[in-house]
Amino acid sequence: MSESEKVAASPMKATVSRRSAIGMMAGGAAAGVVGARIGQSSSTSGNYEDIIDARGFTGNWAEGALKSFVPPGEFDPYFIFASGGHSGQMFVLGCPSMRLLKAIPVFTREAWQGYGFGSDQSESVLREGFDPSKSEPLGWGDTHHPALSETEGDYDGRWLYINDRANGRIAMIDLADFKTKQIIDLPNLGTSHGGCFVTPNSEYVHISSMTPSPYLAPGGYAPLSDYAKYYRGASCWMAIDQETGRIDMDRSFQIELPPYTQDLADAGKLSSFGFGFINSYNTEMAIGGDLEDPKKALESTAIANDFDFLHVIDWQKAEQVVADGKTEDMNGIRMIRLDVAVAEGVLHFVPEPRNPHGVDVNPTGDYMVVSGKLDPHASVFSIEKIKAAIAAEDYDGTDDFGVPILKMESCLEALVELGNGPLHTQFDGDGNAYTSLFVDSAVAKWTLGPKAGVGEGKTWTKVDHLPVNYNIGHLCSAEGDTVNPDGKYLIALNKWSIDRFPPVGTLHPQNFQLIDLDGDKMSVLADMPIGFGEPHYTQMIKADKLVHTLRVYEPGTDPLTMSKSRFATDPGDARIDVNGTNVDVFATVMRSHFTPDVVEVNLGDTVRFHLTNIETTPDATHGFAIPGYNVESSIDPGEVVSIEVKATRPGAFAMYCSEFCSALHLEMQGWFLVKP
Ligand code: K7E
Ligand code: CUA
Repeated sequence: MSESEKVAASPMKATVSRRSAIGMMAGGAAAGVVGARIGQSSSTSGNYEDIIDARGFTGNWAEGALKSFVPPGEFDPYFIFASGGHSGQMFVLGCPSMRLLKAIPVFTREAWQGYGFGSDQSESVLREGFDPSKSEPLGWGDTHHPALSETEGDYDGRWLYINDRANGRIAMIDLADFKTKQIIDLPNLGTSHGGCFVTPNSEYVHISSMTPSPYLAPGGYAPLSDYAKYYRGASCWMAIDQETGRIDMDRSFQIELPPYTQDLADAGKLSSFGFGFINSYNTEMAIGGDLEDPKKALESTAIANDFDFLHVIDWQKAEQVVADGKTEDMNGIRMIRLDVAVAEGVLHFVPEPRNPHGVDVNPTGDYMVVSGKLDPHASVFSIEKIKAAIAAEDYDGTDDFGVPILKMESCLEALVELGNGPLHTQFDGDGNAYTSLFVDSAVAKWTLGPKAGVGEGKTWTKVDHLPVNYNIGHLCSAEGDTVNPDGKYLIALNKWSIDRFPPVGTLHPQNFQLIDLDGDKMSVLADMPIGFGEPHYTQMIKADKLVHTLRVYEPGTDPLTMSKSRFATDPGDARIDVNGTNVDVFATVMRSHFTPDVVEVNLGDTVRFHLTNIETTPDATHGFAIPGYNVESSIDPGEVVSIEVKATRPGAFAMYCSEFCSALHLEMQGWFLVKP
């Protein structure tokens, strides 16, 4: 262990640690970027010890600052894509600086980007993204698990998918412009949790139900007394269009699952390519009802069994079953019914310690790590053993729905004692696993087995324990879900922050903690309060993989189709076409003018503004807002935005550019006149 690592492990040794931090600056790091930057500044005193003293830092915090610092104007080597929980958004941060780069609205309106405030493009994404039979347009979602697209098991920087845990939906975000392009409200899913994950070549993005729905019941309703008869889960394999990243419903399918609560899921890779894994709990099929009998409260009746079932799905077999036409249409999607899934060997169960949360496949695809939140162990299953058990029909009977249960001992590779409340596991490239311990508020580092490259005598052993602040849920290592993780950094997604930040009212921020994985001992480098959502999960991708990301659009682009908009207006072609009560305004937008800047219509007209930003300069974005009409849009360079306005209120409305774009930004305004 190096001097600085010892220091990081022991916050008490301030004197020693300060010296080590200075040593680091004078030595290794000083030769690198940080030192060079400090050297470049003409105003530095160079007296780091005084600065550290004056600011009251211990050495390990000085070291944390140096290790996470990214100089002004320089870029982070990693992007973090974080879900935003019930804010319905996603967030993009840089790592290791933990600077917030962007919010991406997904299921919720967002005014800065004009998402859901009048533009055709975002309105149509939101509008098509919910089942019209739902009584209200859905105004929010609960983003949980982001999934970056992959090629050969590695993130490829093309697309991003995210599930809506609340409403059983899935969204696609294009990493060309970081905008949401598609939302699908999945038939037969009330809620979702298992997913998203993508298969290793982005063949499918998977999402599965959480609480089962009565989709088998006539009319879609059945009382809870008919739970076992009519309620079912579903595992959805949504085919990805390889050109656009969009989900192609016609090539997608679902697999009927028993009415258990299906929890997290992960894709097989390499050794386990072709498989998907879903955890479950409440195989007791408890339905609650505490008024009738307090003992029926779900949280006690749903933990009665010692074991729940890891669902093992062979999606390549399922693909064949679908190709053979052995499906039924179930509310608009092809479904492999449960009896067919069993008969065709698509679905098997493996008993797992009760009420688990995460199932995570290691980078080589050999091991499935299941963490039972009520069990201090990680249960590690082996794909080799699972495949052998399936081939040998090594069953322990079936469940109530006829699904064959493989013998647990035939599939289990190891039990590793980690601590209290293990939830989720991530990996590095050296055969180590990192598991969040919710109850202990800690991260456990442990070694995997020989198939992950770990040598004899070192396998299946807990090697480090790092307290975090507080109540960690997910964690995320650099490129952690790929076949080739970087390790390097780990983000602890802490649910509570309690005393880590000054009081900002009664709702406290969540806390991302940046953890250094270099060296034998983990150490916390920095805190990042997340005061705008509850990120459940994140993925971290090398920034240089985002090769498809644009700085400006090609002139005249409709962001929804990423092709030339039929409403694109060239400079000099701006006009107003009136056709009865339909008014089409073909406008060009550039610093610091809307052409035309006066639009006069009659009360009751339908007015369509087609706004083309004819700028080619990066960042020369304009806004378009009509006060009193709830219209707000962001028109990026090269972009065409169409907005339909029903002229239902007479008056003179001072439309304006809402983005401070130039010295004459305040002059970038005009009139929307609605004559009575
Ligand atoms: Cu992935 Cu928060 Cu949806 Cu665990 S869940 S913490
Ligand atoms: Cu354009 Cu302000």
